[in-house]
Amino acid sequence: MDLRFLDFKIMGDERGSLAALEEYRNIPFNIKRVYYMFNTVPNVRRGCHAHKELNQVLVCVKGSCRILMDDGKEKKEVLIGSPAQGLFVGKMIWHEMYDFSPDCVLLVLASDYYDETDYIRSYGKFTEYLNNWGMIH
Ligand code: T46
Repeated sequence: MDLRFLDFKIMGDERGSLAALEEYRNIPFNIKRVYYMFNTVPNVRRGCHAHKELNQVLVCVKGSCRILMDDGKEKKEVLIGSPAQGLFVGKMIWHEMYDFSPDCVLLVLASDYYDETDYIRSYGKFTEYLNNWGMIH
């Protein structure tokens, strides 16, 4: 599994730093939703699901956290902690977020509106869906 990191240009001057995220420029999809998580309680695991169709980019705009990425064949763990970099989490990647620093603000850009029916929240269903996925796509 190739992890795809997106590098954002940081525009800065004596006042501080600024990064701009734009659909089809530095974000490889139509941005329909933006959400962010913060005040995450220590030692919790978030995510623990895959999406059937949704593509997302995760940006730690403050602090850091770890992400487990699993395509059903291979698992990779990454530490993200830079507002200048996004991690692309494509459809049908099982992902889990953990080890949130107390100040972590995790921003997510999503290619579609919130839709609970797009979630696969059981690992067994994920592998089952993956086995049939080749026939669907
Ligand atoms: C993902 C990872 C990276 C909404 O009502 N609208 C929304 O846009 C979202 C994202 C969530 N919700 C509700 C659904 C739940 O009642 O907020 C509650 C918490 O959501 P969830 O438990 O799915 O949160 P995480 O942190 O486990 O996962 C989230 C996203 O849901 C998910 O798509 O890929 O972050």
